Amino acid sequence: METKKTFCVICEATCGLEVDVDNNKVTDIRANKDHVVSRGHLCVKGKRFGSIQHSPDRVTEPQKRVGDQWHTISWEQAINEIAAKIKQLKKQRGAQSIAHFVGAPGGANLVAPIFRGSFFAGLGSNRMYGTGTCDTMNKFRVNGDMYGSPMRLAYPDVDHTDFMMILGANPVVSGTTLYHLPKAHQRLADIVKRGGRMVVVNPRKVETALAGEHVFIRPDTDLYFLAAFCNGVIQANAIANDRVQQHMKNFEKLKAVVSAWTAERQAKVTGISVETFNALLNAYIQAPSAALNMATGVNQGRHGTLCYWLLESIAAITGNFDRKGGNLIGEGLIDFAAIAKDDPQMSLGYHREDDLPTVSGQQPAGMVADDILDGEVTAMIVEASNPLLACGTPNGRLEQAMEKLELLVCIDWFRNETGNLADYILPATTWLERSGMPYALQSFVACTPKPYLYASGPVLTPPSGVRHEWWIYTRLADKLGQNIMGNPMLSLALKIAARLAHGRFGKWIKVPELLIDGMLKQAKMPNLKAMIQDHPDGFLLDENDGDNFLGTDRVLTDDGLVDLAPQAYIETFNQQTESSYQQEIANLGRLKLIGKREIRRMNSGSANCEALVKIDTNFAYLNPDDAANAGLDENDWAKVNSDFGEIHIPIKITDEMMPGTLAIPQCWGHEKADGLSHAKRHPGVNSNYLAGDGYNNIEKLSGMSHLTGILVDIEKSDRLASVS
Ligand SMILES: Nc1nc2c(c(=O)[nH]1)N[C@H]1C(S)=C(S)[C@@H](COP(=O)(O)OP(=O)(O)OC[C@H]3O[C@@H](n4cnc5c(=O)[nH]c(N)nc54)[C@H](O)[C@@H]3O)O[C@H]1N2
Ligand SMILES: Nc1nc2c(c(=O)[nH]1)N[C@H]1C(S)=C(S)[C@@H](COP(=O)(O)OP(=O)(O)OC[C@H]3O[C@@H](n4cnc5c(=O)[nH]c(N)nc54)[C@H](O)[C@@H]3O)O[C@H]1N2
Ligand code: SF4
Ligand SMILES: [Mo]
Repeated sequence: METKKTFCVICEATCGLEVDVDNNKVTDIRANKDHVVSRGHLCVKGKRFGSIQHSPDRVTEPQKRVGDQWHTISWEQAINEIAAKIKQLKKQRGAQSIAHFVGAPGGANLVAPIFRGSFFAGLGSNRMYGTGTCDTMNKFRVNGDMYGSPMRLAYPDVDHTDFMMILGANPVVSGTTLYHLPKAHQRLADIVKRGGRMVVVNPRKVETALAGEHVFIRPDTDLYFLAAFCNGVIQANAIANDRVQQHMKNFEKLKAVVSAWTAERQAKVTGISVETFNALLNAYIQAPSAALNMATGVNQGRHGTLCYWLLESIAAITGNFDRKGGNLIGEGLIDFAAIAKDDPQMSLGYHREDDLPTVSGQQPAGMVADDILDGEVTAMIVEASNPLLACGTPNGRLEQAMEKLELLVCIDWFRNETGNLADYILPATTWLERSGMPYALQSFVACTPKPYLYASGPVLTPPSGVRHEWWIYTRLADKLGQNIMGNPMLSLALKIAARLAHGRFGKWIKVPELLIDGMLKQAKMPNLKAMIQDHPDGFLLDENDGDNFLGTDRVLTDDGLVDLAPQAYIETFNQQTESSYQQEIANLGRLKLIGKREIRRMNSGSANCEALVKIDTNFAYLNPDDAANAGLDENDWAKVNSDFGEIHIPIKITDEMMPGTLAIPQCWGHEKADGLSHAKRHPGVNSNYLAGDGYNNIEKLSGMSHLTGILVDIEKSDRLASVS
């Protein structure tokens, strides 16, 4: 038995781990108490990952579907056939008809994205979809417009702030997104211990609220709250005038556009009383330092881009941006933001002939079904994703579309629901089988209150039939006769390496390790071997004290000024806000649907884990008043309808829920999961049948799918299945 140190990549908390390994099998996973940031933190998903790692359902050799039958085939056959089909479709339909779709774990993998991006660039297709437009593309859009690069991403300085307000996130369960905060509960509770305040604004009284205070907000009304908040700080003259004049532009436009929004007006739709609103506003203004944060619960609404713009603007004009204890821009080891600014793949583009944008190269996930049904997309490679459950799919429309693809390849550990429709499953390595570093955003862009460096080698040897993603893309490029990684010499070297990687010379082929070494060298840091040997618990880097962004060449806009009012936002705000506010008022009596992340589930990816999933189904959570209005009792099933679909689901009644709100944990619904035996026995219900897709259900500034705040009606269902 051997104990190895590594880190968990299941969520962005990237906790340090100690893994006991016996005969290439995980026998125990514990928290690494000495990890420089996570310091002994771990959740049940990390603890029990062994049961996913060693699941009997794991795909360990390439699979090909012929009719309803799955056959094990060799890698040679898989690569040959897939490359031949891609070649044929490229000739017949053009390279753009070959799309790819990347899920959340794709972003946790340091090396795969580089090869994936390069493979599709070589193919000539920039049709990249992903769950980025389900969680966060609005932020990248705003970063580009306000600070000059999508990767100029601010994070809340949790460990130093005196006041923190969190909208639409539940970091204690989710592990946060786009910044690094393991031990979230303790670090948020510490704000209160220091004499500060921590306020969670959320339609559900979430776990994170236990670390501080909680305020209910009606789903998808954050825009009116933030507009009034922005107006409030301006009216109170809580403005850092010097900073605004020297380092920002268009303050007057911002001031004008929010001027109609008052505590009273927002109260009508948000449910946040004038008194509570004013108390929050005053607390924010009076705090010596204050940090704001919003995440998926707001991003997935109808106005995610406008909300993030206002949130960042509030921080900027009050002097809380680029100030210790406020919202900071990390000084990364490599200036990814500067690189991204000049990368054509990262620049703002357009989806098709419509006005939907592609942000950071991502096509709107909500257009996949349309793009397939319109014949624009005929082939798709899905890497680390399960779009059938993750995306809005009115009454299952996405499944019907994906069935029409001429080629569907899933690179995954399992045959998930999307994989079930695929022509090929290509089995990939797990994070315990590869060398890695935590998400690029924390490792290199330093989106973290505690900057640190960590790197580790593989803990396990992969089964002989699985492959790293870099290998898969390089072999496909080789077969297609296209370059990988641009440079012809490097491309040739990589192709040779891939050809040899699983033969006699395999143990000498260390492509990911060389790449990680290259990144570390560029960052002037020790190489991977030295990191593993000398720094098994990672090491801390200099903390960010703020006052290092405004007025420096790190502001990447053309004139070096932060833009407080990008023209497209002013226009969209003026066009939409008043009419959507009127719609809110008209719909006040109706229920709105939100999602709910649970500690034992990671999207759909942990659904098949026997050690985690002990219940048969998800539930719809609602307030006692709403249950009574619909005539529902505990243990009843509800029929839930939206404009897009209908589901039947058992309910749970709880005053955690704001009246008028229904929460359903997303990414369930495994009744067709033939490749996931445990998930199939515990299927639950896919709430995204109730979400829309297509042009009208996409936020036009960022391509984000509208997945929260969906209007629904409920009544008692006649289904009375027994559930545990
Ligand atoms: N355990 C677990 N952890 C995860 C995941 C998981 O599935 N399970 N998924 C991972 C992924 S992919 C991501 S992107 C991150 C996301 O990380 P978070 O952004 O923290 O995601 P959630 O926990 O869903 O928190 C969103 C919150 O928004 C609230 N909300 C919903 N609608 C609104 C609204 O209109 N306004 C406001 N103010 N609040 C609203 C919801 O009640 C919910 O508490 O989590 C990651 N971590
Ligand atoms: N209603 C509603 N819908 C939502 C959300 C919501 O809040 N509400 N959240 C949205 C968000 S934020 C997201 S990110 C999506 C989540 O959707 P996805 O990003 O598609 O995540 P999963 O459903 O977990 O699917 C991940 C797949 O990747 C595989 N996998 C895991 N690690 C690796 C790896 O290293 N390599 C490879 N090749 N495969 C791997 C897993 O086996 C699994 O099959 O759902 C979105 N859908
Ligand atoms: S909190 Fe996230 S990173 Fe930490 S063990 Fe759990 S899933 Fe892994
Ligand atoms: Mo996500």
